[in-house]
Amino acid sequence: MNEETRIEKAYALAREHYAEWGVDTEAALSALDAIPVSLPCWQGDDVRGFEGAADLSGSGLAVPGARPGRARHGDELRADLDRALSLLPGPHRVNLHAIYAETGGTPVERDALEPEHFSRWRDWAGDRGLGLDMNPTFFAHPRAADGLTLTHPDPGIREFWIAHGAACRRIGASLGRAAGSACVTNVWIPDGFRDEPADRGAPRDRLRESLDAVFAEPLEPAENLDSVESKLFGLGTEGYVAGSYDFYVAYALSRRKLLCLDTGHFHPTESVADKISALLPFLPGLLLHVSRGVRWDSDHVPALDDALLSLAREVAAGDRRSRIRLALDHFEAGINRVAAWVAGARNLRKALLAALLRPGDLLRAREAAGDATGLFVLGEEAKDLPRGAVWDRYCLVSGVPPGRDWIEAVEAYERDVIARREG
Ligand code: RNT
Ligand code: ZN
Repeated sequence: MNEETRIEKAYALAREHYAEWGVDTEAALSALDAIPVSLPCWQGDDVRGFEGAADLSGSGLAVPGARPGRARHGDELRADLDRALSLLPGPHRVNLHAIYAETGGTPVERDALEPEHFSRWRDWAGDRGLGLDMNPTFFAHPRAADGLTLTHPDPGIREFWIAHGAACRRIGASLGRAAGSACVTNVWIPDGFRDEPADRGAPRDRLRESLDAVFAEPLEPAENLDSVESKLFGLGTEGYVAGSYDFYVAYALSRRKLLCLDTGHFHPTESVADKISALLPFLPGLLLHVSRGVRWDSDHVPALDDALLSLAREVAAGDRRSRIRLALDHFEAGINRVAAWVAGARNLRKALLAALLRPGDLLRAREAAGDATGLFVLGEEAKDLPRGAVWDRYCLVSGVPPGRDWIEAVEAYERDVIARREG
């Protein structure tokens, strides 16, 4: 039996099996096909960007691993993204950072960046029907060498970073206009201290004022959506982080911004999935930075683990989907970088599929009847339903390799393209 016939047969059986549980696999697949996932461009070059001198010290970030062949410029990075996208079912966006500006060899300061510096990204994405998202880069810069940006005690340095944030919002709006789909411009800053600060309040007061200045210009929400991202701690900011979770929950609530929850920025035992239903009713929306935090903010590629499955379940529930933006945020140089994109994005989409295939009506009915036994037993048995057969069929009709077949494409690309980049 050839692979296609096997997949079609397995799917026909799976479809019947799910129907017995009250689940319509066709409806699940069309819902899945309407959920975009934003791919982090920075996975392709270890967060180096195109300014030439990117140095992550002071940023609290680190990219472990030293696999050869990272993308060195926009054309290579876009080629690598194209390869990854060819192996991914479903709609995607690409998440940019200010350091990925293409300025034609002339250095342009970050506070002077313009939409034109992203025109190559804009055109490339337009040709492929990809939405774009944006991030100001508040690190890897001489004016962030001490790890402080929007909270800096020096007003001149704060002004510089405020202008940078404002420039990135305008770039975001222009990218969103061109794509016909709002760009999420996400603010994350590294600011904090390694030891206990003498004053916990002053940096947060400055951060609040700086953010208000960054966001001062009104922009069309259909073109640009602002979001703010918290962090628990980073390398070198173990003692205090100005942009903590509490700070940004309060900020986003009071300023009507999207809140970004990065799954690596919480204590490992804390459930980010559980935060969604608590926050979403009060906020204009959420941005999720999906990564796998292993012991700390490790930025590992997401695995199809329980944390991801429960996160996806909360995203997929009810009418929440339209107010939650999904982005991956991993940077991994210890495995093939294209494989990292593909595995991460496929795992997130598999988790979403699992959520959409869950017999929710049946479980809710048991719960409503006070039947804790039925709820538990059926919820456990439902885990064995043949979702892999539905996934393979989805890949088949999406024109991408089902199952494990994609690893060969990545290996061939590494051999034929990436390996030739050295020297
Ligand atoms: C850092 C934040 C932030 C970055 C990207 C590169 O801890 O997660 O989102 O990962 O901006
Ligand atoms: Zn993040």
